[in-house]
Amino acid sequence: MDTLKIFMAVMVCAFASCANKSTPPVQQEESIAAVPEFNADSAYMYIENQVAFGPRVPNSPAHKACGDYLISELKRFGAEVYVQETTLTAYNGDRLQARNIIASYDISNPRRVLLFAHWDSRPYADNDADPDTRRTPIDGADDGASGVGVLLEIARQLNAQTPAGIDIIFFDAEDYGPPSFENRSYTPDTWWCLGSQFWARNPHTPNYRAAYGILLDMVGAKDATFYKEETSVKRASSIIDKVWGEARNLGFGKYFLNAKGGYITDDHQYVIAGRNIPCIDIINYNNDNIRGFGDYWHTHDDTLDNISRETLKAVGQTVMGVICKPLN
Ligand code: AHN
Ligand code: ZN
Repeated sequence: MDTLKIFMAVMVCAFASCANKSTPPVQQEESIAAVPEFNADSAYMYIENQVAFGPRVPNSPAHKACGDYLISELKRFGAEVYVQETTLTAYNGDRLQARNIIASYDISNPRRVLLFAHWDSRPYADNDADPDTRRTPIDGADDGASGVGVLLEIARQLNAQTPAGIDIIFFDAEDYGPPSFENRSYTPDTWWCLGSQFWARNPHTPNYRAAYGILLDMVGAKDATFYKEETSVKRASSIIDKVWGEARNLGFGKYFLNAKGGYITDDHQYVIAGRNIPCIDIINYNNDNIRGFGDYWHTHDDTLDNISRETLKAVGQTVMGVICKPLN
């Protein structure tokens, strides 16, 4: 009799797993509002527009023009826009005319969510195979423009209806760190993420708080793989679970891998440390590459050709789903 019960139970399980070939959905909370449809063509166009200015290297005319474009787009999408202008000092003493661009929705709502990306692009292609091309700036279609493109499309959707108090920040001067052909002693705080470090010390509203934050960095490459970055897991494990669970439920598990990635110096580190906001970094990570990122990373291959609407959709729809869930 007991044997029969066990046999029946095994058969039920076998049938259930057969009927649902993919991994079972993750238990997630109900959305608080209808989740808007993220338009990947629109996000792609925002990336195209940024790349068309040329490399967005601080102090360049393209950087100035692209910053103006981002501000005008965010205003067009109904956001309250603050521009934080400052001069930042780079690792080599260069003085960078920098702007952090901040767009807020439902400003009177004390319960806030922060979405961010860097909008500057790298002055060097220091990972290029050809030494002759390493000193020229890159397009940064993925490294820079992709996160901004996804967030502009989210902003466009929030204009119609925002599910929460949402702040979108485009940080400047993230990628002005020393090129690998200069051998510098390792001082990452003076190299990367200068805009977010400035904002963390001088938030656009006093004592700025958010329930959580999500950084999008290199979220557009074809066949991107997002691993669970180490600090994100340590400091915001429930947000990692929310985002990876949502991605899996939406069928994007081939991008959002259920695997741990290494520690990454990126803007989220400074938002976590400086503002005590739990943040995660969604970043295209590649365990097989010695540098930890895609082969195109910090090379002249970081172009529009490498950008995939399918990847943009996976990231954009996932983030959209997450911000439509209740805060807890
Ligand atoms: C470093 O590997 C030092 N930083 C990764 C963060 C980054 C650079 N994101 C884009 N470019
Ligand atoms: Zn970079």
